[in-house]
Amino acid sequence: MKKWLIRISCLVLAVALVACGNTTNNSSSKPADPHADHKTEEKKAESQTHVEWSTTIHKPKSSGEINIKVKEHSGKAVPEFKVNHEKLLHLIIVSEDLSYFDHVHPEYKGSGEFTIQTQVPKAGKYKLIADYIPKDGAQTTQTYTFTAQGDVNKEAIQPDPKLVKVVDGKEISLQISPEPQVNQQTMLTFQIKDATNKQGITDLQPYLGAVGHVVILSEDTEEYLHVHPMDEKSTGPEAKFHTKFPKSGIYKIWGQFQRDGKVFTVPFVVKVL
Ligand SMILES: [Cu+2]
Repeated sequence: MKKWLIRISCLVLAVALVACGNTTNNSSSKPADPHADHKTEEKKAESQTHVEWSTTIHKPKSSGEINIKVKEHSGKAVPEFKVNHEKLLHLIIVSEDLSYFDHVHPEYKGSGEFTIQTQVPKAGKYKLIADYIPKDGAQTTQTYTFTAQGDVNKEAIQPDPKLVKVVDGKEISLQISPEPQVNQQTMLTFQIKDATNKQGITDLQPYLGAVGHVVILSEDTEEYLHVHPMDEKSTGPEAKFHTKFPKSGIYKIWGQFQRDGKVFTVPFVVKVL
């Protein structure tokens, strides 16, 4: 858990230093030798903020609250946050096997406190990832794990043989070029068509101020990449995202787009060599 937190802080700090404020923003930046930097990054992370988490979600399919209190290390609440992609705080909720994904925006109650009412579909462990920027600080990612009680039924995660999916009447294909390799820049291109007539969709709406958002997690949930599009103003049928995978293995990629006022999420599983 701690190792995971440190890695995440490291990733996020790297982004804050390298890409903050750019329209082309890629959270995957990481130093060439990650171990060399972990200690210093950890120190920087310690000088920032932390989160006190609590949840009343204890079992599946039963609504409860997730509470997030952002504090300085002195214990003082962090009162103000920068708006980042239209929100003060982004929260990703994933099951340990990555079969369940949600991206939500808890309500800000003031005094550094955010809350949301939600539920999870099945028993097992869930990882929460909060993404925020304190008014006088850098982009920060904090994580927490909780368990929904019951018989755990984990789904195996397998790379998709074909990167084409149909979601809500849209056919979405993903092209990754060049083939994803550790620490190599690659481009994710999503092509979005009408699943019925196969026409490219050109009226995507901005979602959180951009054509789409992509969240990527490694199979072990240790590597979290939040990637923003190359051309935020695109309305389809193509949406391109630059990224870099920090280690080899299986990753799950969720692309999120909006049309007709509705957000749709398309998942892909890929293997990085
Ligand atoms: Cu968000």
